[in-house]
Amino acid sequence: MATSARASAIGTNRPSRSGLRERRGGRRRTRPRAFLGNSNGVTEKDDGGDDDGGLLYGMLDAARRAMASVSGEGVGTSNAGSEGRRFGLDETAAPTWESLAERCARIGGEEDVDADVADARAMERLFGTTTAPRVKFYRDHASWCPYSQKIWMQLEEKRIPYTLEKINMRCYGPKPTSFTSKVPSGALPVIELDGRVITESSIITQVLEEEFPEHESLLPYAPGSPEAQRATRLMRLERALFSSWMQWITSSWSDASGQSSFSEVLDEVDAELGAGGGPYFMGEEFTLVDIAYTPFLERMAASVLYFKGVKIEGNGGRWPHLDRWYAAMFTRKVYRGIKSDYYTTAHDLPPQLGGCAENGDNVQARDAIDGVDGTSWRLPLGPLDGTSLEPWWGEDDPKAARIEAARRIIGNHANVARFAARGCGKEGRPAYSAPLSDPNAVPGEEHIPAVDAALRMVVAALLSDDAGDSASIATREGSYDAAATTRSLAYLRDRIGVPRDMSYPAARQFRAHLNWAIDGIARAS
Ligand SMILES: N[C@@H](CCC(=O)N[C@@H](CS)C(=O)NCC(=O)O)C(=O)O
Repeated sequence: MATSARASAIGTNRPSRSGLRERRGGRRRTRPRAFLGNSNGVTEKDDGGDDDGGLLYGMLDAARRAMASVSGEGVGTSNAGSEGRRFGLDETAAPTWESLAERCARIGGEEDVDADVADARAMERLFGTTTAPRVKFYRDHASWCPYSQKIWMQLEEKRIPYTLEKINMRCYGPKPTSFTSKVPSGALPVIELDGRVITESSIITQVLEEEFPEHESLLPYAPGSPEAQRATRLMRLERALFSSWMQWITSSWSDASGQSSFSEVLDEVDAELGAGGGPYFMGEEFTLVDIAYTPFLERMAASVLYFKGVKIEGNGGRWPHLDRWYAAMFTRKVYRGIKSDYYTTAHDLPPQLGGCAENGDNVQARDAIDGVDGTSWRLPLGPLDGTSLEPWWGEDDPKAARIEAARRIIGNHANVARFAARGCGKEGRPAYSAPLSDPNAVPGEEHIPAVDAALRMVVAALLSDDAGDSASIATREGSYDAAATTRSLAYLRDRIGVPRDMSYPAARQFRAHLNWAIDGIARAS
């Protein structure tokens, strides 16, 4: 039984396990923050970074594995063979940002913003109101905190206007004193309601239901009614599921019994979903019970597959009512903008949990999720659907996904290039306990023009229906440092976070196009 290197590395510098353990227990008005940004991140600090380590953190092993896997595939994460080599790009392969922006607008038109879809970049949500919101919501930068996710979903589903402040989680550095002076524990989520600070997600949930009676109730059952009793029972079952998952996912001991205990509780959950008529926990109605389950069923699907090789979502057999639930959740516009992807989740959990344990049955799934299996982050990408390793319950539109990724980069290209150039710069001091969380990293300034050119090459490819052969796009004649550039593109690739930076289909396209450029530069130089 293998224990992940990541888990043991983290174990030596164990961050608070409280992260998930809970100590036992019309048009939208948005002020979007740009790709890779957070409230004090790239868009404001101009250091290409963010306190949560930029895109993803916890990627160290993934990056190492990617590096190790390069030899057979020519994956550019390796510098092997390209150290000291140079490359160039011609104007057609890497047009100016202005012409890429024009091309993007021509192909993709105006960004179609659906006011009902939650947006991880929005710093305020007014839902058509014009008065100052009563609620200020504090959640983590990267949308990792499951308890914050519940409150986020509740606010969005109820359409309660709010402003947002993003606070880093502890394993990525100290919290701002402006926050800890209000919330000494530093724990998220928090709301300020009419200026009153309220902590603890269960209390916040209740307060939001009570204080906004004009908004549709998400638990519309009379106390003591059979429905209310069922809701309470289901909430308890959620905690039992959580405990059995925690037991299994964080331990390399008694893997088989951990799996069977977890699977049995999941059987019970599936049976309850069936007994209620579905697709939601309380039947046809979406309620707070679904909100309670969502963050953890989402994290379970990703982590159990990644660390244990067991597919929950899209299993197709043992948990059919759960699949119906996942599919129904996907139809909710709010959730579409909030849902993470397996890669992000698999790497954000270990630092929060103090490590997750692999069981050896997971290697194939893990490598596919990490994009080091030679196909999953490689062009050409087949469409996503309900049978994909990571099921996509809607229609995948690869062109729209490519345009989304291109838009995000074009809109913040200078900061993205600078952030990526950390890959060929210097590690930051102090370092933080989450692998690859490196807010103090120093970008390799002298290579930023090369990274910028390579990014323009990537965006041009994203905006084209046929990316072509990247080795014939990058040229041997040129002054850019190939190894520094490919390291930077790989650094960026491994830190694209969903939903923080873009949707899963867009992230998948961007990762694969980055690999395409890495390969081309490595082969041409
Ligand atoms: N019981 C709390 C648990 C909240 C919690 O554990 N929050 C974690 C993040 S998921 C936290 O803020 N940990 C401190 C940190 O990592 O900064 C609630 O439901 O609100």
